[in-house]
Amino acid sequence: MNTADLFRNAIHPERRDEPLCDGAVVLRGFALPNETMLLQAIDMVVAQAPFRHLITPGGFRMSVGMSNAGTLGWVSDRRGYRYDPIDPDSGKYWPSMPDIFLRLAGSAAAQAGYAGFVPDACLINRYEPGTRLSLHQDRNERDFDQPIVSVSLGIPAVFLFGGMQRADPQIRVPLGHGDVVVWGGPARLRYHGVLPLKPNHHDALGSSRINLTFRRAG
Ligand code: MD3
Ligand code: FE
Repeated sequence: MNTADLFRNAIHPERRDEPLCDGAVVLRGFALPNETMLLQAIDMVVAQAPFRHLITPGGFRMSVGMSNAGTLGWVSDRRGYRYDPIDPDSGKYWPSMPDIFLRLAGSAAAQAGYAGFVPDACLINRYEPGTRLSLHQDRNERDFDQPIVSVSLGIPAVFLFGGMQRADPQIRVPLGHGDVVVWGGPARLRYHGVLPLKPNHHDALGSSRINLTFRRAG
């Protein structure tokens, strides 16, 4: 371990790096030092672009509430999934990416070996008990060589991490408040999802889980 890691671990003993597979690593507690600023920035974004339940191309209402920050936002409707610079609910650009979002995503990616990550899209997912995200691949982005950084806040969730085929076996990864996961390289197109959340309480976020997903979409 190098000197920087020694000091970081002395200051934040809850910090640990856990490789999941080739290309994916869990950075336990990585977001904790920025918790207050992150929660304030989320409030700023969702005041301008409130959480909404998008409709899938198949006509189902997603149980996850969604918003976006950045020059591109992920949206779904009967026409399909896509990235759009405009929030369809307001007709305005999505709120700009808060600086703390950019810095956290960049430093997490660098820690995982992806230097120079500059996301242009942050999808903000809000889960309540019972909310789930069914197994899918993230393939609406232009360049699959760019990693994805996800930040978990609030009540815990169990993340399902599968293989390159929908039917491949999955591992279950518990994710809690402050955990950051970086997915890149050979892990980038793996199937993944989130099991229905169990009722729980978090002091800062009540009965919710919020996940920030940072992508270079355009
Ligand atoms: C693994 N969100 O919005 S991001 C999503 O907890 C999404 O809200 C999850 O999956 C959530 O699309 C977690 C985790 C994630 C994102 C992209 C991946 C995992 C990934 C790409 C490849 C493999
Ligand atoms: Fe996904």
